[in-house]
Amino acid sequence: MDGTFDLKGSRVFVAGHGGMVGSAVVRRLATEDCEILTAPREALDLRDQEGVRRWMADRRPDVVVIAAARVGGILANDRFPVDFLNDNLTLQTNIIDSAFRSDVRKLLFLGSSCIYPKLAPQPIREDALLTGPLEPTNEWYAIAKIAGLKLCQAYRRQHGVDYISAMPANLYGPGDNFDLDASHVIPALMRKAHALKGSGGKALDVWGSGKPLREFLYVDDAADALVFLLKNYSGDSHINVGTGQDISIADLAGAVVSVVGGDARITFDPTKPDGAPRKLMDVSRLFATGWRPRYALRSGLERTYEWFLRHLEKGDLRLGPT
Ligand code: GFB
Repeated sequence: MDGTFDLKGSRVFVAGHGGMVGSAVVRRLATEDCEILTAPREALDLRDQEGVRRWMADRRPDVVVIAAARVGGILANDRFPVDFLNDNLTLQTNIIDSAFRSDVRKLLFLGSSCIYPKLAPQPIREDALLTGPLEPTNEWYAIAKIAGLKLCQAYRRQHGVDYISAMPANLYGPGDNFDLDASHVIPALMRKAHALKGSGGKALDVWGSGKPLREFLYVDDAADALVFLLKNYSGDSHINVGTGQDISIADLAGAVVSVVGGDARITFDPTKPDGAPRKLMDVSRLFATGWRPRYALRSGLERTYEWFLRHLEKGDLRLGPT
C-alpha cells in the first residue's frame, strides 16, 4: 500500500468517540504513541458548522478520524430519511471542511458497504461504486456516505491533502445499540433471544425471509484495520474493510441463540423488509497488505453477549422505549 504515516507524537481527533466505532478506535489508539482528542457531545454538536470550525482551530489536531454518524438498522433508515441524509451530510462536511482549514495532515472518513449498488456483482470490488441503483431501504444513508468519500477525494484532487476513506462491512460488538426500533440485526436478535431465555421454546421473531446474506465485522477488528490504514494507506480510492465471509440471517439467528443459550424457536416475519439480498465485499486490496481480522463470528458474538450482560446489569444500555 502506498504511503506511510507516523502517528507518533501526533494529536488524533476521534469524532464520534462515544459511539460503538469511535470508542473502539479510541481503545485501539490507546496502544499507539499519540494523543487522543475527543469532544463531548454536550460541548460540541458536530452539525454546528461554526462550533466545529472553532473547536478544530482551537485544538489543532494533526489527524482526524470521522467515526461520527447517524446510524441505524434497516427500519430506522427507512423511517427517518431526513435524519440519515441531512445529519450525515452536515456533520461530515463540517468536519472535513474544518479539518482542511486547520491544516489537518491526515483524515480518515468511514463509510459503509451500503454505498454499493443493490445488485452489485459479489464479492463487491471498490470500483463497483456508482455502477447501479442503490438498495431503497438505505439509499439516504448511502448517498450521504458516497458524498463523504467523494468530498475526501475532491480535497485530495484539488488541494493535495491526505484524506482517505474506508468502507466497513456490517459492524457489531461492545457499545452497540440494543434499541429494537433503531438497532442492527445482531443486537436486536441478541436482546430478543436473551428475553426469551427460560420461556420454554417461545418464538424468536426474525424480520424478513432469513435469506439475505450479510458480512459481519467485530468492531475491534474494524478499529484495528482503520488504524492500520491511517498508518499505511494514502490513495484516492476508498478501501473495503471486512472479513471476506458472509452468513444468512437465518444462520446468524441460529448462532445468536446458541451463544445466548435457551431454546427459542426461530420464526420469520415476512412483513418486515429484507433489504439488500447480499453485500459481501471484496477485501483483496486490504488483505494484500497482510492485515486480517482476529475475531471469528462466534467469538465476536460471545464477547458482545458478555458485554451486553454486564451493561444490562449496570443499567446503561441503549434500549430505547420499553
Ligand atoms: O442489520 P440490519 O438492520 O441492516 O438488517 P442492513 C440486516 C438483515 O437482518 C435484514 C434482518 O435482512 C433484516 O430484515 N433482520 C432480522 C433484522 N431480524 C431483525 C431485527 O430484529 N432487527 C433488524 N434490524 N434486522 C443497514 C442499513 O442495512 O446496514 C444501514 O440500513 C447500514 O444503512 C447498515 O448500511 C450497515 O444490512 O439491512
